Amino acid sequence: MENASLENQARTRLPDQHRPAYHFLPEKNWMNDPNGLIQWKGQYHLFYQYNPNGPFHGTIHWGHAASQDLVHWQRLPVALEPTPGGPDEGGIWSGCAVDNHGVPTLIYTGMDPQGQQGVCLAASPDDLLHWEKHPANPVIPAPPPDLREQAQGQFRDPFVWREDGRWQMVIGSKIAGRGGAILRYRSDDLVHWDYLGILMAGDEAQRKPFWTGAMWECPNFFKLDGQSVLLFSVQTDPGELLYPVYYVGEEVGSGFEPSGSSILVHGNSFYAPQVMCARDGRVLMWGWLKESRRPGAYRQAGWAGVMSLPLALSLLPGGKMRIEPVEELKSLRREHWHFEGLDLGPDFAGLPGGLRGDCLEIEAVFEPGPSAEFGLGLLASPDGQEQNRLVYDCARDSLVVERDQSSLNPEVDREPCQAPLSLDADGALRLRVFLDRSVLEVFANQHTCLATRVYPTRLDSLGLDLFAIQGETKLKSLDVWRMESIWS
Ligand code: DQQ
Repeated sequence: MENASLENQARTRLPDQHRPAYHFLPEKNWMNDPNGLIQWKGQYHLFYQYNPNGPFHGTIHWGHAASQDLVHWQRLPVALEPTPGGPDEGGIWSGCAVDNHGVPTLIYTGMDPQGQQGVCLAASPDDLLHWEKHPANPVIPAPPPDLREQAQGQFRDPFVWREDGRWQMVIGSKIAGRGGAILRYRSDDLVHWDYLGILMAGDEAQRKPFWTGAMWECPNFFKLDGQSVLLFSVQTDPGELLYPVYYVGEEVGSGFEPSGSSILVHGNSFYAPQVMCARDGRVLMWGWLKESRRPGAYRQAGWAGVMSLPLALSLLPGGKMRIEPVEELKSLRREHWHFEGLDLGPDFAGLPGGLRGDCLEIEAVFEPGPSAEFGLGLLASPDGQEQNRLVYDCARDSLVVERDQSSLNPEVDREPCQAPLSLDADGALRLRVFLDRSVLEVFANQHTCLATRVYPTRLDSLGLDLFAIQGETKLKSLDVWRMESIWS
């Protein structure tokens, strides 16, 4: 145990205290969904929704970055831009990438000037830097005729994979008055597509176990440990972005029979994730971490939106999704602090040593007693005026990020973010927390994730501590690492 301050090491001299240091984001302007994840010639390629004209959603292009290690990224020139007079003049919205018999090919949503959404293709000669749009674009101009009226123009975010020697696609849509819908298509050449039917449709009136809104976007349909998983993001009418959800089940013919489901990431920030099946067999996923400050604040900052950490997915016995930050991120760990065997009860006076920092990874194992309530304080000013509290409440089976004191700025979202969470079978709570300035990603007991954004105003809001609210909890171990920036 060291009597240490992370403060000097933790803050590089960036003028912007909210800008993340080890999450990917463009140099400036707006970004949202991850798109077109693909491995090509030894590199991971990440495309993303990007507005080169400012920090607001508009004139959407595809930004592009590449990485050899999933951790450090090279920003590359914009990959796709709207073609004046073309079917994507209104924006290059979300989509995916495939290896079309040696030709890297992007399959994206073309938005025409009237807001009509269709499926478009672009291929690269080889380098993934130059892209040629297909002359037949849009290869699917609109939803199938029998759904056209009910889809109300909502038809986007194609996700394509190869199965049984043919191309398969799922795409997001809605059935007005009924709920969201995922449609399924098939093709031999990526250009001509047969509509196979609705893979799954929602019920807007149903609220339990969670609400699935009115429109489903950014679908992913993939195999995970022998099961089929359908994952998509839920939007309300008129257009509030809720959360990503997943269903685990069996593919039956061209249909899907789910047997379990859950919200993928809780909190109000993580949205529109996309997965890729990596060559080493891992299923990797990134999501967009939205801002929760006002547009005026991010316009002033000059940037909006961050990519989540790269996450690896697998299935736990019982069908829950295990979601873990990739191992490669451990290469960013620097100074390390370790504590063990502390009693968090009425006499607990806080961690010795005054730990401080805003770019941290934290691993903690707690053994709570009956009805215990306890937690971790983050980004706290020395007088406690600003602070975020990650609280676990055994009586309520609930993990919460309390943000009511997260910022002296009254204009940022300070609603609590909550996730239902029971303790592990052995009675332990295992937390992995990644704090990267305004980004907070929490992974609990390997399967419950919570992501949110926090915007302290004070430069000394850096304190990290543990606290007990009620009952007795044993801290089995706490490890804290300062995380290095990914940008040199
Ligand atoms: N964002 C894109 C859409 C997608 C939505 C537009 C989800 O293609 O449906 O930027 O964030």
